[in-house]
Amino acid sequence: MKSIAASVVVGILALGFVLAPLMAGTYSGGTGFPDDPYQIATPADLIELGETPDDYANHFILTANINLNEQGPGIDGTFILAIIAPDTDQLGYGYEGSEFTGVFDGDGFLISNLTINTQAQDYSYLGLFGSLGAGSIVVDLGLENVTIITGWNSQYIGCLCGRSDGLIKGCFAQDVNVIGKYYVGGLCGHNESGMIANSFTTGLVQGQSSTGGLCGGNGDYRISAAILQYSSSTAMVGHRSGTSYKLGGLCGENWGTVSQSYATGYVRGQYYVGGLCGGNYGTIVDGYAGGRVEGDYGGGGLCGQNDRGKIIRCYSSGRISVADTAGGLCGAANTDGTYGDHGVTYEDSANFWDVDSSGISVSAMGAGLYTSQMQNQSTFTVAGWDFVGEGVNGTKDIWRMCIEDVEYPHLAREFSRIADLSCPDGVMLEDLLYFADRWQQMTPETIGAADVDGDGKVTLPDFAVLSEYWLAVH
Ligand SMILES: [Ca+2]
Ligand SMILES: [Ca+2]
Ligand SMILES: [Ca+2]
Repeated sequence: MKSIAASVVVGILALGFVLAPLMAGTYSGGTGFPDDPYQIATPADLIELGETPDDYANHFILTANINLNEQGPGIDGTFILAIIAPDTDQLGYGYEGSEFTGVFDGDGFLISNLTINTQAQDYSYLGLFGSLGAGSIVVDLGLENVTIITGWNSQYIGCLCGRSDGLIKGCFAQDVNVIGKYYVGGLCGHNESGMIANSFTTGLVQGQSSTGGLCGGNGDYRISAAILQYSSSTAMVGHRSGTSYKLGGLCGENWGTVSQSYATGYVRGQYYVGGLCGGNYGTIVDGYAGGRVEGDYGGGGLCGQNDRGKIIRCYSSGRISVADTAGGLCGAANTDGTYGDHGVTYEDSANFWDVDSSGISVSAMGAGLYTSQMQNQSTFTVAGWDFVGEGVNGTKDIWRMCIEDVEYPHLAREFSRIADLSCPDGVMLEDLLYFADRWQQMTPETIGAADVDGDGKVTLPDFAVLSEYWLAVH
């Protein structure tokens, strides 16, 4: 016969089982720990995560593709705010919600057909995540067909996140259609102090200021720690009516570091319009832009305005149609000292633009060259650029040009993710030899282009991709 005490204990335990699910989500399985992440397999799981801020520091993994078509609470099943970590007070521009600080592993799965429509309300911090806090990690996540329609004063708008202090790696947003006012990006509105790596966007991004194909802003005037690397955008970037400024193919404004990244989208705005960045106040190193640039004042193939920032080993080739203060590489430049106290000083090193394709022979920065020179590797190796196939400028092998007189330099990383590690184009014996030379290397100086998956070392997962693409032609 059970004692009363034992019955009470059993009762409390039973009550605990009933109450526990109210505090933490259940999802499609998992416990939320690193070795057993919560499993997100359905739209309901994703919405449950959003409605459970107590779980925002936990680990999650996608276990299926998720279609968000007609899954939201708004008209036509659209969403009205960010699904996860939305802002909770829509008055003013500050963020009052609970940031996501956990880990979200997309595991290669796709989230498709997310539509956020504020119904003309000035809601801000919109995207899958409203705000990614310090320590958060989002990896290997694909977003497809994302639409964000906002009010006139909405800001911090991006398909993946409104703003971020976390790490975003191996993510993409394709076929996006995003519109907002300030800090508007195809992937993230404002990468304030975080890192975005190995990510890309396609589609259309429109904003009034600090608007870019991938991110609206990278860093800000106080912070130069933000990093954007190994990333790209082909998205078109346009401006809304009203005075617009700082629009770029990749990034509206950069205060941090942009490295080994490129943009090829058409960019149109008014003030400070650039193929890669609208305004640069930080560092851009080893990058290029190829998109057409149109604006009224301060436009350039790479950046509209460089105010006391550094630009190192970059080039641009897009057509420039800018009424005033136009430049092949950069429209306007301020070379004088540092901007505030964020510590970056002006530098213009080994940069070029194509005077033929741009249609312009002046620039505030860089050196103008004919197309024939721009499509000749020696032009760049003489200037110190580190190419695949030469060792004089190093073995990081950041750049590559396989067919002279036909192509401009490309970033070796554009090809390494499909295992085409060295010239000639296509995956063949030369690539296998290049890979074997770097087997189990672990530093940027020695891995060259052989780190296919971008984890910083040359190991079996890289070889698996080489096998997958063996004999592929592109
Ligand atoms: Ca080299
Ligand atoms: Ca090859
Ligand atoms: Ca690797």
